[in-house]
Amino acid sequence: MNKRFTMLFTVAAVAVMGATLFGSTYTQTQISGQSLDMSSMDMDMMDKIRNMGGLQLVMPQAFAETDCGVLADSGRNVVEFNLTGESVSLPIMGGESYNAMTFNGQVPGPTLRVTQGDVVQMTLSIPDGEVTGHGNDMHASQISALAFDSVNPGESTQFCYIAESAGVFKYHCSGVHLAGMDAHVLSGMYGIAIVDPANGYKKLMVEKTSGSGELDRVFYDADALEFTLQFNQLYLTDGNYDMSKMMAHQNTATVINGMQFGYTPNIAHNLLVKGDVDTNFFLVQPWKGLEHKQYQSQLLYVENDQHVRLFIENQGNEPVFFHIVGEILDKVTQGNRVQSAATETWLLGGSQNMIVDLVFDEPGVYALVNHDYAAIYSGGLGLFVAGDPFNLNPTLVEKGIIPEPVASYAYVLGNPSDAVPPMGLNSIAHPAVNIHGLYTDEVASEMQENGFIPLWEVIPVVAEILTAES
Ligand SMILES: [Cu+2]
Repeated sequence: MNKRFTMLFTVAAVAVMGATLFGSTYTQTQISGQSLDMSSMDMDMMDKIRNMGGLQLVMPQAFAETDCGVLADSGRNVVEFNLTGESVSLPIMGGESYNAMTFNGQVPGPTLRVTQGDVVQMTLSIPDGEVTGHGNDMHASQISALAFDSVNPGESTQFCYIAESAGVFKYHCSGVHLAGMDAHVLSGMYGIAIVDPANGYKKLMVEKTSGSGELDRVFYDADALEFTLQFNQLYLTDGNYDMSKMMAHQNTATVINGMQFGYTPNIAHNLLVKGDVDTNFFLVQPWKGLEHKQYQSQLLYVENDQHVRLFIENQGNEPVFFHIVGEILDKVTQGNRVQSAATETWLLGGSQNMIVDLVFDEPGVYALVNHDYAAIYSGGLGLFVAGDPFNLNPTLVEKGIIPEPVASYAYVLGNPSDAVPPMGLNSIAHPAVNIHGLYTDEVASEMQENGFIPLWEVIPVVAEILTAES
């Protein structure tokens, strides 16, 4: 077998977070106050208040302990989260590029995954020469907003917090002393923290009627194949963020994990399904060519009858009506509480999240969308492929690409790295992970060195095998 091709059978190195649970309880030691001096305000009302004895506002500065030294000695598991704020140019659909702002040269920023009760030690560094300062507001923390103040180029800052609540939480740049926050976030400075429940996830129950029409309940183990989907918009004029378009809610693109239509077919799918790399098998395939490298579109592969868990965040400025065409969302969880079961669509406002658990019963292609037509047409659509809907197993086996039939195409092509979160308490490992995402070339080549599959190198090998005369 071709050497490069054997890479397909290596399970990608996905970092496994230690599941060390905490042993001690935290103490609330940092309640202090801030007084507001109103004596200098020259207003009649202020005079009256002063004559009454004055007015003092007391604002708690912190809900919980935030001192990294104290938390490091607390006996809890400490997870480091290192971010670098950097402005880079990244591609958009149509061969153009835009002036992006990123955490670590990628959009979205890296996904943090911890267990409820862990201590997060966040360090934000801004390189010398970066055009602007940046901050980081982590919604998983419950600390004073003062901690999120911006960091100047050439400097770094650190804060620590206990991830007390389970769920999905946005993090985002807080601008320069809060100014320009919209520009920084909507240019790419966002990501998520997944906080797994201390006792893990629960089983999934799916109600079905059996062949006789009787109601029965199918239970799936808590372990699931997991994906992250982050929705956002771009508001661009000549490749730059345009605040006036944001104020008018006139976005120029809808993105999922940073890209428009990033999870649509590429030329390998055209070849496998249509027998021809140039014959598209889906309506939109804007990133299908090998020259797109890490930006080449990739599909999301799942098995049938497999528990799938989606971590979804609305990072943007418009509502997300999350829907999967041809599927029902078997369970919707927010903040570790079940919100709905067997629902068709679930609404996420800005900066809101959910966990969707579901099972794809039948082989097929299923479109995930923001069920707002403007969002769909501007890029808010991707495809799940469940099982072997194109009956490719016989061909793949016959050509020697796989030794035996597989339950999903992930065993052959892998799943896109930007949709695969780090492993958590109840994660099923993806069979393979390929390099896909709004990454700089530096990030992509670092991933390649770490064993992720460069699909743009593998596809020609697959194509050669498939098209060779037998
Ligand atoms: Cu920023």
